[in-house]
Amino acid sequence: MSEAVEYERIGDIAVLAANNPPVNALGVDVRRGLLAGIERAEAEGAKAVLIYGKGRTYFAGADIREFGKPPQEPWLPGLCDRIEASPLLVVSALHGTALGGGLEVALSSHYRIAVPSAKVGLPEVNLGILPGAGGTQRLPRVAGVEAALDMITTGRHVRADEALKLGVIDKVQDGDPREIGLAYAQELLDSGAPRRAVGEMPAPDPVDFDAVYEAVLKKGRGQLSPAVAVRAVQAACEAPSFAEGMARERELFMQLMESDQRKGLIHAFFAERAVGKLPELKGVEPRPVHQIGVIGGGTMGAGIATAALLAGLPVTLLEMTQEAAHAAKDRIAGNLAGALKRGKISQQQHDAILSDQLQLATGYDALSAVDLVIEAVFEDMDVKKQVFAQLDAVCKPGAVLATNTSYLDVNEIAAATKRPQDVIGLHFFSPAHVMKLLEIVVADKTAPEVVATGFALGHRLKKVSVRAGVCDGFIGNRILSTYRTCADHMVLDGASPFQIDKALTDFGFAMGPFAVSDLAGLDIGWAVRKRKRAEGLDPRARDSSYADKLCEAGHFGQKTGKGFYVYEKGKRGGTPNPEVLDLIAADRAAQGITPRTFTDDEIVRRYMVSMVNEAAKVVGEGIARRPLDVDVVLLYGYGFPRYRGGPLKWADLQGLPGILDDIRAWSAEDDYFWQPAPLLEKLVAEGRSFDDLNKDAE
Ligand code: T1G
Repeated sequence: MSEAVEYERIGDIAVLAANNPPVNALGVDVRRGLLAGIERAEAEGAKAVLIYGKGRTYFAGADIREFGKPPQEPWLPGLCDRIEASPLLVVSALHGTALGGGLEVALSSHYRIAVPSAKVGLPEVNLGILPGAGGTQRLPRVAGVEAALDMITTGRHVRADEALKLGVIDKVQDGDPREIGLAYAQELLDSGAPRRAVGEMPAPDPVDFDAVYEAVLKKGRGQLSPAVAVRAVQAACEAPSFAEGMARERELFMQLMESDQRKGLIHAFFAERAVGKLPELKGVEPRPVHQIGVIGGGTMGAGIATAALLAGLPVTLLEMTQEAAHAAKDRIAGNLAGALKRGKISQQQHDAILSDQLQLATGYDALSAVDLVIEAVFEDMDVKKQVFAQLDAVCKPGAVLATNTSYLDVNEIAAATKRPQDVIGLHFFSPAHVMKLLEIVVADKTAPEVVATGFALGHRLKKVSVRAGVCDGFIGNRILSTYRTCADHMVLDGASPFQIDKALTDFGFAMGPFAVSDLAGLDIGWAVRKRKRAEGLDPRARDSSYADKLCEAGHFGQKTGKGFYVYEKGKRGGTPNPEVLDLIAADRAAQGITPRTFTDDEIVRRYMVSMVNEAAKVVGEGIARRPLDVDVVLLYGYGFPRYRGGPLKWADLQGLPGILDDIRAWSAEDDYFWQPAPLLEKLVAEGRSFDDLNKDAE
């Protein structure tokens, strides 16, 4: 087996080359190799040491897979101190992404050179921790406190040119990292450059750390790591010595390492990478997609077309009339203007997309050559069946026929064609060119290579794609329907929509369920409730009328200026609409309900437990392949707080037995809504967790 760190002598320079694909994570073998390399260079009388990474990048950080396991020596902080203390001139040559512990090793070197495309960063807060190998002590010394606080509390990646300006690196030069590193080391030796230990530099000037702490804590919406990292940087300014600053950093790092937030964020990191790894896709080749068609140029169709255009795909957008087609193009132009403003595309790309890449059409024949079509027409089964019958007649053999439906039965849509094996659901979330989640809905007859094609398209559109089976609402909307109903029940029983929203934003959601309904449009929920009543509601199901009354009065939320909240032009957010409380009181009276009080804790517990219970049904029925698939859907499509890892990670951390006990206790008051998921009962009986199920699937 090749060594994790390869040693080589080039004249007076000892070269330590990391060789730990895919990202040169600083696992124990790499750490041991670096320590041995430094010691060997010193013993052999070298004058300088060059550290760089083979393959795609310099060290991308500590090995996250080691977290939660007993740490093995040498530990990274000590290794960094040892590198810095070397009497030799230590140079790091950076390429790819020098992140976390990787940048910390570079900062413990005496000089740093990078290729222009290199990026550096300390993204530990995104994993629920903080730079724990001297980053909070060394970065402020080279870049100043303000820049260090910005990089550390945001975790953002900094390009080489900015890093040079900040003093994080000393030189930017194009070329092979090993070659430019050797040349730079030799140049330093020839010029008699001194060792330059960052840890021996003076402590940086302080700022108002309490004010920064409060501001960062507020921005974190419950996530602690960025704010705790501020206190570590404060130690760089205030600790009596560098060593005491390091000790303070270590103390705060260990506190965060033990936190549930670290467990949640690490789970999210690996889950979002695991969702695309499905055994059923192993060795399955996707069909090539060089051009696509989109049918329907409304908000969703225009958003989907925009996402494909931004990914460089030629798009033919089909509408029923020229006027509608041009209205769709205007929507796309509006989306692109946003991308241009955000620097996602250049003016030239913007213009080329609208002049060449996008083609408008009003006849199905225009789709005869496309490799894949995405239908985004009105959410009506008859309309969709007609569209798919036409596509079946016009599209070339092997073309993938996808529907963007958010809940309709994809099997029924596929049956409207003679090629059900080519039909799949690609459920985008609005706005489709911004939201990263894509549910890939696999119908009974969908061919494996069509599923693989869906995932390949999702990857190309930079989506996080999750496989879903066919049911009403697939994964996300089915679970949403349940926890939204739970919120309605709590309103009927005494809680106010405003208390519920606040309790859930305090829990970490970006918005509460009632504010979300106002944003999406109350008419959508109204239509769903009417559809379900028309299909025949189970007599045991609780129903409510207060939201219908709002809609009957024409209040659909933000788009009409009033819903659960009242919205004033130009003002962000809304204020509670007092009329709602009267409608709720009338609804309770009509149902003979005597309202009771709810604590915020009970609101969160019921809301979350209903979400977990439905999620367990979704996994148990095979609609979602694994618990982590549900977590990723809720994280990327429903504003679930990332530091909690997703509903099923949260459930594991809470303890499944207690969750099941609550469901059984509440089923005494409503045994229709609170029916324990069989999978949850099974896991509790076996003493297992949702994470155990994730591991079973590996
Ligand atoms: N440890 C272990 N595995 C890692 C890893 C890491 N740090 N980073 C990536 N991988 C795996 C990843 O799971 C995937 O595996 C493969 O590499 C390719 O990754 C003391 C304690 C580097 C920008 O937070 O941001 O240092 O799925 O698909 O899109 O202060 O990976 O192929 O099996 O993401 O090109 C700090 C995390 C750690 C960087 C590349 N470092 N990684 O993105 O590829 S904490 C980070 C990333 C720390 C110290 C503390 C990205 C990337 P698989 P990928 P990519």
